[in-house]
Amino acid sequence: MVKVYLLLGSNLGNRENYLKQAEGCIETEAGAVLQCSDIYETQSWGKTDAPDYLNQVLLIKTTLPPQELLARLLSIELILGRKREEKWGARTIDIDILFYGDEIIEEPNLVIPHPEMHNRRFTLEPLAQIAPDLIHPTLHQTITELKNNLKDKLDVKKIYF
Ligand code: PH2
Ligand code: MG
Ligand code: MG
Repeated sequence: MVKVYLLLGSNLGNRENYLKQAEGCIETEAGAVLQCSDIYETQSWGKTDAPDYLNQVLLIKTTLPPQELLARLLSIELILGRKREEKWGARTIDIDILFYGDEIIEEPNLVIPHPEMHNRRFTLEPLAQIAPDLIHPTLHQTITELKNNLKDKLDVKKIYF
């Protein structure tokens, strides 16, 4: 059993509902959900004229190897209506693997830890809420330290429904 941190993101349609549906599909297709961060409303990073996102981090436990896990997450994205048209285009749901245990994976279609996570407030704020002391396996800093060193000043705020 491996512990895996996932980042969910939605900025199209009923964003909260897509996060909820994704959580349900992950539970049945990928592994038990052990912890969820709060949901954060975040300014779009990389494409600043795109609608705001809702982002959330989940901790799951899984028996699936990384490539099989990725395949299942991509199929959940498709089931929930994800269309890939342009880079960073608006999407119903995006499910990214942040950490797979403390493994380091560099394959053409899968890089873990997620290569941009330490530059993104929309990832580190929810991650720090549930895993403040987790150590990044290649940067050798805790999530709290990475968050405190962020240059990204885009807005990230916790929301309550
Ligand atoms: N995902 C991206 C690009 N930009 N910005 C925010 N706020 N949240 C995201 O999940 C996000 C993004 C690429 O997947
Ligand atoms: Mg992404
Ligand atoms: Mg993705």
